[in-house]
Amino acid sequence: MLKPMAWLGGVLLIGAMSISMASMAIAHDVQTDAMRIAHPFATPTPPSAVNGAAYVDITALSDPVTLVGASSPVSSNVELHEMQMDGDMMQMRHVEEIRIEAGETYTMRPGGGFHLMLIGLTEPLKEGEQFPLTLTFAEQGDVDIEVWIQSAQEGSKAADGHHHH
Ligand SMILES: [Cu+2]
Repeated sequence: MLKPMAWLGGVLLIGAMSISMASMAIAHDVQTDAMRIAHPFATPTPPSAVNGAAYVDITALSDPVTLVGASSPVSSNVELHEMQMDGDMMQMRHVEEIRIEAGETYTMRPGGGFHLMLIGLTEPLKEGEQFPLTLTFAEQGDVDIEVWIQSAQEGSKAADGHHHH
């Protein structure tokens, strides 16, 4: 009975690998000694929008990492925000830091949890374009990333695909 089961496992593994290779084509990440930042993206904004939001997935590799701030040339300010239900109202609040324990991944997605709020956009975020953003960590200092402007669905899908390998 052992042999057919091992063979089946091999087939499943190959299937999972080809899915992750397909999504690598539309995802990007940044790796440092301390962390992996998978597929930073921001959602497009209408021409009159004052603020935007960006999302990153951060994996702390061997030590905890604490995100304490961010900056970008596309907005006058970048704040760490958390979305929370207050009764039946969704509220955003400014948080001082986002801590990720060693070996853990924090996944930012549109619609809930943490995000990077781009406050005072200098121009609208246009789908298909990219912009630089600097993340500041308490332990590791600054990490420069490139944020892709994608729809919430497209960006989330690319980031989700990136976790499989
Ligand atoms: Cu916000």
